Amino acid sequence: MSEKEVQDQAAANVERIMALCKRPGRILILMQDNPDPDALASAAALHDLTHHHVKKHAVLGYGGICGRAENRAMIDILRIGVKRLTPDQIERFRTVCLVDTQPRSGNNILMPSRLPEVVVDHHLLPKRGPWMAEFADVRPDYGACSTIFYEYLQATNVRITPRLATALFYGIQSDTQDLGREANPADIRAYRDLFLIADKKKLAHIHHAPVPPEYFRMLADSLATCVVAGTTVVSQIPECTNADMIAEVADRLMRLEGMRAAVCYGVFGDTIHLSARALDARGNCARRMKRVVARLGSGGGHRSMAGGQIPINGDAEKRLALVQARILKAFAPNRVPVPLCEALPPGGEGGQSQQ
Ligand SMILES: [Mn+2]
Repeated sequence: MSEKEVQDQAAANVERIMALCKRPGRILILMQDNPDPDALASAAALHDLTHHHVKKHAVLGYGGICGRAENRAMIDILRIGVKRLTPDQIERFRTVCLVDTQPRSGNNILMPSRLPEVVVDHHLLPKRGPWMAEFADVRPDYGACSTIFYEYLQATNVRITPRLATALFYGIQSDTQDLGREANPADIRAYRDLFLIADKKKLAHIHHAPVPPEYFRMLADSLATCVVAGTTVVSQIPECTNADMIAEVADRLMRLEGMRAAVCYGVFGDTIHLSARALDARGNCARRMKRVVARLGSGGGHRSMAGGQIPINGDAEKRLALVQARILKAFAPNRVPVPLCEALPPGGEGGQSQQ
């Protein structure tokens, strides 16, 4: 498509979304549970679009917890007004717009019986069990949902404030790992244009957000449980107090030399959360993740990054053992797992201290 065609398509899409948002009643922009920067930026962009075009203030909602320090800093520093919601509160809204997530993906609080009005996303569509929406724009070839919203804003001449530009830039940056992961030419164009408008100081503050001691405790635990199987590294966070940490550890472990895939999992609440990363699209993360969660929970994503959720019904230890076995089978078939680092000697008298 030429640049003009992309613009026309984006403008037509915005027109259809706004026709739905214009109807009486409140608008909810719903993100995935534990929203990431791409979801937060997309929601902020759709908020500005509806305010500009139909003069309405939409509510930005999510289920779960926004735990990652960078994401919390993004919300505070860029003043993105988000609300934590329970599934029954969705009934209050006439128009529901899903961003960076889809119906029945298992990672948002929209009931399967509720048909959303708008879906804008960049994750792969399910092979089975198609969903319905009044309007949907799903582009799995895009590295970030923020890029789609950048096109919407551009095509309909909505002013992008430095705050929104910072959010969208950070959304693209984190979802594509600085354009190194599944970024297409549209992502590169948006990244370049948005960087000029973004507030670099605020961006730096978000990147270097302070973390609580709990962060290092979970990081240490994840390293203590870490195993390498062939070219896959797998770790568990036994006591996870922040679901976002699981994705963060998977990202971090991907830096281990020689690895082609990284998987991290842990129990948060009454659910096992999983995150998988691959060096490139050959990793087929979404497909492998689907095999791990089959008949137990839900999961999906992209070729080089995927997530999953498995509810614990009954014995958590048994379920975790099954999940670990399935991860190894799906991501490292016929490989023997070996510990990444030997367990640290217990502290106290026996420990040798070196200054
Ligand atoms: Mn995304």
